[in-house]
Amino acid sequence: MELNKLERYWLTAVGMMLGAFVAATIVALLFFGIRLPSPVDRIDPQRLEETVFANPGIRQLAGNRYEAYVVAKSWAFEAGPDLGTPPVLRFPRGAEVTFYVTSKDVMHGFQIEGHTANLELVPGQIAKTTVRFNRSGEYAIICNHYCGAGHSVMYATIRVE
Ligand SMILES: [Cu+2]
Repeated sequence: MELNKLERYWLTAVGMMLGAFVAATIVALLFFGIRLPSPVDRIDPQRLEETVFANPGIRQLAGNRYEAYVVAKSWAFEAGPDLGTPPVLRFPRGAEVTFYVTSKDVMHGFQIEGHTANLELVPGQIAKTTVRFNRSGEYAIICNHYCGAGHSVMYATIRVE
């Protein structure tokens, strides 16, 4: 088969790009610990009061490990009455926090500024991600999935101190 110079050039360029994408995926997997989030469990979004999301909020496990239960709804994140509206979640520096998040109504997003946490919240599914907060500061949790009129005001705050 005869290939002209331009065809060879483009085939080489495409091959190198594919190689770079595969390499980036492998590096992300092995060195940055990036994984596709998978649903932890299924629940009935109409009956959250019968689940672990009945009392959302932060629970401290041993040492510097925490669990945070957050409910997304149109158009707010709920993390219990004592954390305010919109909620402010406080953790000490170095805390390792496992977030369990679900949606009460429609699809929402859960992205933590400056960290790799990025969950898609499907009603009826529990999404989970673990984040270590090594730097003090304030990080926004935003909904990054367009969910209606109040989407732009749907956020929460993480304060690492
Ligand atoms: Cu939204």
